[in-house]
Amino acid sequence: MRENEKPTLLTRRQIVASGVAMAGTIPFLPRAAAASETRTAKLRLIAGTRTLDVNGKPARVFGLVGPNGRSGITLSPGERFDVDLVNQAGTSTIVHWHGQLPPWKQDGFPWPQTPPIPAGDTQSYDYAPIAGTYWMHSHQGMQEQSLMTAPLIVRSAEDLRADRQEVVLMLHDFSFQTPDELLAALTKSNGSQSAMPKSGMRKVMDMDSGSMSAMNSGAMGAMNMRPGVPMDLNDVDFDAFLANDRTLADPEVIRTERDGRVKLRLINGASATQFWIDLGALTGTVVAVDGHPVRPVRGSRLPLAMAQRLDVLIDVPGNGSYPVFAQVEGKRARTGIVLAASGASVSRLAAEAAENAPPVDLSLEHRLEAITPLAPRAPDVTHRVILAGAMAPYAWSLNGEYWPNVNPLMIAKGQRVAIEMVNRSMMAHPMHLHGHAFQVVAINGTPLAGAVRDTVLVPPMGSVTIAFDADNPGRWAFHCHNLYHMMTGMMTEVRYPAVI
Ligand SMILES: [Cu+2]
Repeated sequence: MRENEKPTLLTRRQIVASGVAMAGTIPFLPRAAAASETRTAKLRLIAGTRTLDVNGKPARVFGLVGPNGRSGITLSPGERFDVDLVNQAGTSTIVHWHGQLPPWKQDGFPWPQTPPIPAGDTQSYDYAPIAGTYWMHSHQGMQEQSLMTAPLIVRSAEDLRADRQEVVLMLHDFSFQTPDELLAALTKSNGSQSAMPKSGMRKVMDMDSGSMSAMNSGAMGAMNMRPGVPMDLNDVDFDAFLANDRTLADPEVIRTERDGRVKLRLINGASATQFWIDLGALTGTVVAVDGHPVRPVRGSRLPLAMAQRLDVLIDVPGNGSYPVFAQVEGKRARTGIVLAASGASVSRLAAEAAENAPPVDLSLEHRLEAITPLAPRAPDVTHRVILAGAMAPYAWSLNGEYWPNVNPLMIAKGQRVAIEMVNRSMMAHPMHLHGHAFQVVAINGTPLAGAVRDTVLVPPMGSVTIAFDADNPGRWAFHCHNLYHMMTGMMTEVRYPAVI
């Protein structure tokens, strides 16, 4: 730590910190108290529409704009999620606070008891959030694909003390076609088993091609993946991949300090794309996944499944310029931002990497250990869920059921619940349970004291077991976070009443 940096730089870091609302309060510990004492009005979050420039072409998309005029919401330590969601989108919507643990009726899922918000209406929310890197997205139809998504950052007291520049990097996949058109292209092969989807809609990755993950040490062997077994990647052929709404043709440049210390909050908000985060010459330290702290893991290439988040500490040496890429699995396509010291020149970045990225895998998951694991306890109930489906006909199921025609997984308050997810398909599925943080307790049948998180990737022909404590009664969605898998059936319900 350089002695002369603290007094002045803390303030500047607060100013450059992505998404941090500046209310004129001093960004030290008193800020938490100040935020809760001085703010009387609820925060306003506007669900609306906007126009993006995507590689020179205008695109009309949705957006979620917070009280400071930026995408999403950043809360101070101790601040409640006390929000009016104002629907100016011109159509009904409902927004899910992904990974947060509110009472079920505030979860933002369209249950019969919590219908979507009509155009022009406002819905209020008020719950105690958990700290970390979270995000929000519409759970109405396929609005998520049209970028009804935003960061939800809940800062901790430790974040304030840490004196790091916070940078949020949110990833998306983008198409000039409508989500309905994309889904129709996938499902029109239905009923004709022999029909291959149109060119470009299906990618088969030969596992012999190997992994170029610098972190990957024998992880493929641990994944039940046999060399030569094909797997499906990238159902949809997207037109662009966005990092904070921009492509590498015009990337966001984050100005850092000389020898800057950055906390990068990565969010995969893409609807159907998994990425490898590529820090290039830099090495990062993963300190949290899906908002939940883990024992530090270092790496420069980090897999990020749909809906997952990573908090990565990066020390940026000298006064240079460093791209942070996110490369699409199975492709050369990539997006990203640039961390550049003040005055450093930023050279143009190629939109494609030199070689295809391997499939996103569990190489990082195997290495993760929660700082705060579940208390040791045997499960009271174990549900086994079979993940199945295929590209043609295009349909995906859980236990042979297709949403909304499902039988809920019934549990009881107070139980330790285990869910064993067995993937009998050739595609990886990022499975997300609403309203709970679970621990990854087994991968391919091998016990593991893994990360606590809210979304985990279940690899092709592999299995992952999660465990959680049933402490938040209600009706909870449990689904694959590939939007097109969810839309064609890959969702069920975990339900329990409030009484024991
Ligand atoms: Cu899936």
